[in-house]
Amino acid sequence: MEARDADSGTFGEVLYEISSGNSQSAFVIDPPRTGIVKTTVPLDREIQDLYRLEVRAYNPGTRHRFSTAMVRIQVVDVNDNAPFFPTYNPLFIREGFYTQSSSHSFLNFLTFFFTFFLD
Ligand SMILES: [Ca+2]
Ligand SMILES: [Ca+2]
Repeated sequence: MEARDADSGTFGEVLYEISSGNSQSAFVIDPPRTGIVKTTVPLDREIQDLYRLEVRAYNPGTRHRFSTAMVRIQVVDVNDNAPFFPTYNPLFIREGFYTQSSSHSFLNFLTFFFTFFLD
């Protein structure tokens, strides 16, 4: 981030801070003169994929002279999760039953089975 100030000397110096939208304090501008937005923690798209930071530029010694800008940060996905099976309740199948090659037929049978025998 870079803001400009037409004043001279210290009146024209600019400091930066994140004034809102910094959930979990995931970002910081440090040192505040740089305007460089850094991450403080590894970002995880599966937890939060979008941040909207309000960054404020102000003169040292006073916060009366300031401007704000919105920074939109989109976290891009990477393949950091392996496939997993969720926990299922036990499935009871009557002995003598055999499955056919089509899983679709198997699911149809299960639907029939539970509808007929469990209702
Ligand atoms: Ca100024
Ligand atoms: Ca991912």
